[in-house]
Amino acid sequence: MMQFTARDRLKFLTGAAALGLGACGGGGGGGGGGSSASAPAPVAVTPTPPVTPPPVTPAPAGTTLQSAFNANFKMGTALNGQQIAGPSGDIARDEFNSITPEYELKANNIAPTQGVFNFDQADRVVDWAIANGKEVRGHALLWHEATPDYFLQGTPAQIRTRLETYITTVVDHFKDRIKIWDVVNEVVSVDIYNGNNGVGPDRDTAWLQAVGSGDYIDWAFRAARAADPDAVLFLNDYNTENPIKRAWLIEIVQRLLDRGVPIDGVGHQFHFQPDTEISAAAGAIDAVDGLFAGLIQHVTELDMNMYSDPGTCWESETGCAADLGANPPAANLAAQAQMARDLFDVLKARSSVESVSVWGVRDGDSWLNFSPTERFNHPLLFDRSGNPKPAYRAITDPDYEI
Ligand code: 9MR
Repeated sequence: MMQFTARDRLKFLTGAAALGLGACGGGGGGGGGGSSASAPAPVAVTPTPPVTPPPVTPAPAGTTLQSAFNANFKMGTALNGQQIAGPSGDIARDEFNSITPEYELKANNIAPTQGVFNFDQADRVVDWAIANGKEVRGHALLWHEATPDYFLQGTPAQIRTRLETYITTVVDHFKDRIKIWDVVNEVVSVDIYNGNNGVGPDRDTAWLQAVGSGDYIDWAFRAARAADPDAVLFLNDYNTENPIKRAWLIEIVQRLLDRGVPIDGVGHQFHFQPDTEISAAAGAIDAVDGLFAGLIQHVTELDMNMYSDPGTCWESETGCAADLGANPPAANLAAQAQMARDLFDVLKARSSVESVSVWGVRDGDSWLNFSPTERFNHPLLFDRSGNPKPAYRAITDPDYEI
């Protein structure tokens, strides 16, 4: 039952949203260390001297990311309010059909002070997206890194009431514009290498400590469903390509379903590094498909880091890979292009994947230029000037030779 309900709901809503657009008219700390918990083994940076990459020939006329994947899934990007009136906004308008406000919808932006809601920044980005005909992914109703301190004061019952009030108010405010929510973000344990140490699948965050259990996840989903019965509700996390973390994610999803908690989908952030195996990413999608037929899957924050850093870089900015500079070696761009092509081939073949978003438009927009350390990074599909990179060509043009 569930499988049809969730997917049908999204299909219906996608259509409904499209219809509604005309009527609407106008309208490190980030990342929880992103890849930090994966603590990848140090990988030597290829000692190739930087060379200017060959110019990328233009895509076939008329091809955009959204048109290339129109038959498969929405193509989305993170975008923030500073970017909408600039070159990244122009590219987002032309190339993508889904927008995730990069930070404006988080609790520390909407309600930094208890009882005071300010939607100005979020409305601006959301209205821009709607005016340009985009679907909007609401990110995120609950994230420990974006939770103001006051949220977690008092008893679990008081925390629950506060959370329910917050979610009800926010989901209701955007009800006509946002039909997809990352309800909880990064709640799965990250203790990947040391075993679980009795913590369980739930991540040891201030939420878990304040509430005393993972019940806050249930509260969040139930409040979101009550506020908008039509909204499609996701649990979103990173490193799902790691089998140990994935097992914990699955344990939590199973627990939610067993309790009748209304979850419709799983979001895989997919913050990749050069050594990420695409087969592992495929394994993440397939594991969810295999166990929870009917759950929708989204790729929510795709980027392809040019660096493989050791855990110490994420923890203390020591041992970080050397800066590749503003012009990365052509070999790195080619490897990234191959990774992108392999990934998109995997995603296209999986019907549960209904949306794929990159975490930023141009390389210069990415959080990875500052995290885990300040350095030129090149993790996205467009370069700093807004030109499509080899990775863009590799996924939009099957004849493009990497
Ligand atoms: O990219 C986002 C950055 O601009 C924000 O300052 C930060 C805090 O709000 O969040 C970043 O996005 C994160 C996302 O919300 C969750 N997964 C990891 C992303 C990178 O940190």
